[in-house]
Amino acid sequence: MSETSRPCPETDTHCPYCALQCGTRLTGDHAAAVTVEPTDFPVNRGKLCQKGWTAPQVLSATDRLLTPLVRGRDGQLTEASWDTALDTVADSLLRTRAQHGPDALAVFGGGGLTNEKAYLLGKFARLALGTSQIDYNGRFCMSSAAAAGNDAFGLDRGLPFPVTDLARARTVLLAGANVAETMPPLMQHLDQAQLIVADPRHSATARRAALHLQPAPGTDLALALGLMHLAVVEGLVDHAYIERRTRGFEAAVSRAAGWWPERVEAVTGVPVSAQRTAVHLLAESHDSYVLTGRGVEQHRQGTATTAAFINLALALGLPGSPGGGYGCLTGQGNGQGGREHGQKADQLPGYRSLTDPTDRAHVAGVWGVSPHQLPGPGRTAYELLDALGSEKGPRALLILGSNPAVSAPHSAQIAKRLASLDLLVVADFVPSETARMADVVLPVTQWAEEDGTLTNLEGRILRRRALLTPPPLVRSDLQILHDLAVRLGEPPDRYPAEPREVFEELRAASRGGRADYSGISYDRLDAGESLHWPCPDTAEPHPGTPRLFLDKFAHPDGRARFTDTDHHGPAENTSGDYPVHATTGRVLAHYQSGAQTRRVAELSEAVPEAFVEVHPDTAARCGLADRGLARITSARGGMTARVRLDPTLRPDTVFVPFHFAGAGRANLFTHPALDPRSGMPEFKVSAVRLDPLPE
Ligand SMILES: Nc1nc2c(c(=O)[nH]1)N[C@H]1C(S)=C(S)[C@@H](COP(=O)(O)OP(=O)(O)OC[C@H]3O[C@@H](n4cnc5c(=O)[nH]c(N)nc54)[C@H](O)[C@@H]3O)O[C@H]1N2
Ligand SMILES: Nc1nc2c(c(=O)[nH]1)N[C@H]1C(S)=C(S)[C@@H](COP(=O)(O)OP(=O)(O)OC[C@H]3O[C@@H](n4cnc5c(=O)[nH]c(N)nc54)[C@H](O)[C@@H]3O)O[C@H]1N2
Ligand code: SF4
Ligand SMILES: [Mo]
Repeated sequence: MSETSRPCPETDTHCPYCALQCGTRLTGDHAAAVTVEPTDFPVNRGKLCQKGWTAPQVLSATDRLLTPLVRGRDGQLTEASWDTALDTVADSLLRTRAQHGPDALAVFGGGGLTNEKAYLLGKFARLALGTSQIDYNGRFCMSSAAAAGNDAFGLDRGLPFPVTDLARARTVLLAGANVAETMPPLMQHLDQAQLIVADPRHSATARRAALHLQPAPGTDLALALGLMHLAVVEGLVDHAYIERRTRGFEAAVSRAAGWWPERVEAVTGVPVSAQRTAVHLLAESHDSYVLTGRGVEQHRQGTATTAAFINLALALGLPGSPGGGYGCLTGQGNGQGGREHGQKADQLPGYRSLTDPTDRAHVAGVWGVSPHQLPGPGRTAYELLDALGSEKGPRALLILGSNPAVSAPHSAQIAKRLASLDLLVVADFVPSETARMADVVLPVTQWAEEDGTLTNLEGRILRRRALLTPPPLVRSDLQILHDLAVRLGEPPDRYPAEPREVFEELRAASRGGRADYSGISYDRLDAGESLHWPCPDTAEPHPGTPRLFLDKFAHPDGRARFTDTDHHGPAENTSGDYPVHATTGRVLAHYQSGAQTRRVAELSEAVPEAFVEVHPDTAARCGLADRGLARITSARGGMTARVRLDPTLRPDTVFVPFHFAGAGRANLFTHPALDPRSGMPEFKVSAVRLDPLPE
């Protein structure tokens, strides 16, 4: 066959970005030529968002990392061979460990990493480094909903039902989720439903809602308690369900009794009539869903707030009913799988616990070590980052799949911490803001150049498939972990670099665990089977579990738990010096810290710089002009953004996306107050002042 007639390589895979994991078909024989089209995969049914359509452009980003970099004596990052780079890292890790002990070494992972990477990273930290100091960016993302889900249902799986079930819903409450921008193809499944949206902004999603509730940031817990209160007094609760399937209703109800509608209106700003309409819409049938997003979860009381929305859903008899339920909209590409296989501070693969002796024994058995060799739980993400370089904190850090110099709260402080390390190693495919601070930068493969699995927001395991051969001097994350482990004196076969081999080990490690993958194989996935965990390894191939909780919840007695929670408000209230609430979040065109999407021309043209949405009255009070620059300052520090007037916003609130770097970092002002249960920072509310800035 001649060169020209050879068919162009093509593969079916999934978008590299969010947890919806839209199905895509890639075509092309080199990075700059790759084109993408949506497949008829159930979650996206032939649709993609703007980020998905343009994702291939990052493959040929002009500043893509194509060779290892090591910081020289002159302070500059310079190209180095892999041997030099890996030897530098291993020598430094060994030296630090000999001087300061294993907990002086730390690892920070990401919810975008495949299951195989997340699994091997956890194993690498606990065995090759011997450290307890590992956590990941999912702590900033899913942790409050995960904690609330575990408490209420005995199990945490974002959606305990397939996304396509939503298409039959009568009513859907989206609490703090802007799906129209953060998972646009999901909106097609909500077309038939009456939407209730709770968001301080009249977001793109709120514009499609039958009812928009506009609470002040950080007051959702009061709102949820108030809705529960109304459900009780208006006779809308499902007593038979509560009796049969739950515990703890009485305590939750007596708490909600203190949240009568007028009090809720005074605290949240949501009118009594809107509260009442919301409860009645939800209670019209059992075909209703309560879904939470980061807007209600990223708070000091994020776990309690999520629990209060779950209470409401339980009172109405929704979770585990065939046509309704509660779910949390998982965020990152592998936000679900990334929180199951051991990169979390307190966790072992299969959603096992690092403090449970049986769990430790099982995983140690699979790894061929004694349970005593496994360290205990370490610090949660923000605590870990904030301890770096301190007297008792880690002195060397390896980061895979996160850009905390932009995305961590109080980021000026975190950047200082990163700079104080003896060794910072970043594996990435672009020179992110964090990579540029590193002592050693390791260039890695991208999604279209690698194989693996991810678990989407429905707990469904998906295959990522390689279309392209990676650039010659780029290695996979798995290969890097293997190479480093060997240099640290570990047996080479303990860290397989082949994804399929890692998955086989992950299956064994997860066997019998809460997130049981033991019945899933690459062969089954490649044959097109749709498999949601738990999927145990049974004599007849197990069909997986698309719908959880239909008969019973995962607590030993099979019942769900109401949680007794009360509203205490955000860590920081507005004051004379800082009179306005600032909240943060996302826009359609950018992804997370923007490391990837700011490198795509079409996306950076769509939203080129940081902006702040301000109500015209607030702007007038602060002397701000539309399209002018503003300084947004909190007690922690300030950032610069371009003003966008928005008359639909609450006058006491401004909104800033967190996708931008440098002086445009929203996280220069955010508050690092943490939820005591989950370790989630309070990204969604700070008290700020707004001042005009000259161009
Ligand atoms: N375009 C895009 N899509 C993404 C991502 C991205 O970066 N860009 N990231 C992915 C990831 S990792 C995640 S976690 C998801 C997040 O998805 P979402 O949770 O939908 O995203 P956010 O924009 O963080 O927050 C949602 C909404 O919460 C509102 N909000 C802010 N404060 C409050 C509050 O106190 N109460 C209430 N009720 N609402 C509030 C904001 O105004 C915002 O409209 O998106 C995923 N999809
Ligand atoms: N103010 C504010 N801050 C927030 C939030 C908010 O709403 N407001 N949201 C929080 C949330 S929900 C999240 S999820 C975090 C996310 O914030 P980050 O953790 O910073 O996430 P990303 O920007 O996706 O960074 C991922 C980095 O890893 C690289 N990368 C991607 N895939 C891989 C891989 O497979 N291997 C390796 N080695 N590298 C890879 C990318 O190029 C990028 O540089 O931000 C949090 N920060
Ligand atoms: S919705 Fe998420 S998975 Fe789908 S194309 Fe957009 S970013 Fe990709
Ligand atoms: Mo996230």
